[in-house]
Amino acid sequence: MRLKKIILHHLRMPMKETFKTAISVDVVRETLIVEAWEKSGEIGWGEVVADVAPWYSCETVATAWHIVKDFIAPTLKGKEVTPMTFKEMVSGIRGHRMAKAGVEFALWDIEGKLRGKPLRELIGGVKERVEIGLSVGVIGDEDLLLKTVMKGLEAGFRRIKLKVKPGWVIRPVKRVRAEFGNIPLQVDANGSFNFTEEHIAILRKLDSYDLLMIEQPLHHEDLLQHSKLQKMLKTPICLDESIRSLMDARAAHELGACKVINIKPGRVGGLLETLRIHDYALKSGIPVWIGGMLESGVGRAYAIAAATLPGIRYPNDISPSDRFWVKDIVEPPWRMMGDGTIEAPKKPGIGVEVLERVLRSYEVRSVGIELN
Ligand code: OSB
Ligand code: MG
Repeated sequence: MRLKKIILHHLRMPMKETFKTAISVDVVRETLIVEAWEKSGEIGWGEVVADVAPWYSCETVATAWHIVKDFIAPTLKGKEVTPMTFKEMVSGIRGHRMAKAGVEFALWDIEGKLRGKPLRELIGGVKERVEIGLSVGVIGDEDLLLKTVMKGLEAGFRRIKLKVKPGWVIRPVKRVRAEFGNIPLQVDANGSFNFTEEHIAILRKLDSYDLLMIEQPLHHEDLLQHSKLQKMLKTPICLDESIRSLMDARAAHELGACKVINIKPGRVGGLLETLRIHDYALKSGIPVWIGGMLESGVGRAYAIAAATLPGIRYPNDISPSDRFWVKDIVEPPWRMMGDGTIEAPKKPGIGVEVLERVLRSYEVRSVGIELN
């Protein structure tokens, strides 16, 4: 295919509920939507999963705007590209994986629409519906926490993940276990613990609560200390922020830094790298699952497609549209069934329509980049 234009839409979407982690608070989600026009007139949609601030990742909406406009788009000018060749074409641009993924996603959408195939089929997904877990923010109020978990379980979510940080970890886990018994439960620290005696003692305590996994306990750049910590714990460590590529996944596995990997297609640069990490994990016996970044309905399409892959062994953080959005930008919105699953669409490409009027209602700024 050949692109004739890319339009970037910077959106500001008010959230129905505030989402707090060890490192960030989101009340309004700013996001960058990529609209790519193929020469045939086919349109593909992508989303850059970076946030407005560099708390989770060093990338932001503004850095992605700059990188797509000034470096990624010019690289594609007048050239043939496919979702499989894109990564190599932009390999001269170091890092900026979220920005790259936003454009790569749109190429997959176009590819699917041109070939009449849903994303799931393009990437070799095998599941028709994907299992969903609930990610509960650092709420800080134990009663509210129990109420939130109860509502989540009633809605059908297949597991509960508690966001934790030093000072909010043992009590919430203890209360949830006491109240709800042996439910599938895990925690995510977003790198907020240090490899100190004090923090190691807390993490060792967690080890007795039969958690599915402890996600990203230590600094995102520290595979070595994760490997030391994993030897001290029987609970599997799952890495999120630390895994940016297949190379990271391989290093983490060979060092024994984790036993589970959370793949976010946006974080690792797109669906091609997602497939590479997934295939490596499957071969190496490492269970994987798909994480979320509070994406709009466009970004969720790619997470859902990835979650249909055969190596996915745990419920995924893919919130249905009505969790965070009064009105999502896609139709139909992503709905979770009472059994805690979302169905992967059968229509070509992302399989949902982008509601341009709704998209414009959230738009802060946009720019068109001609590629003729
Ligand atoms: O670490 O998994 C994370 C959201 C923003 C940043 C980091 C994380 C998350 C989530 C979101 O857990 C879950 C979702 O998008 O539904
Ligand atoms: Mg995480």
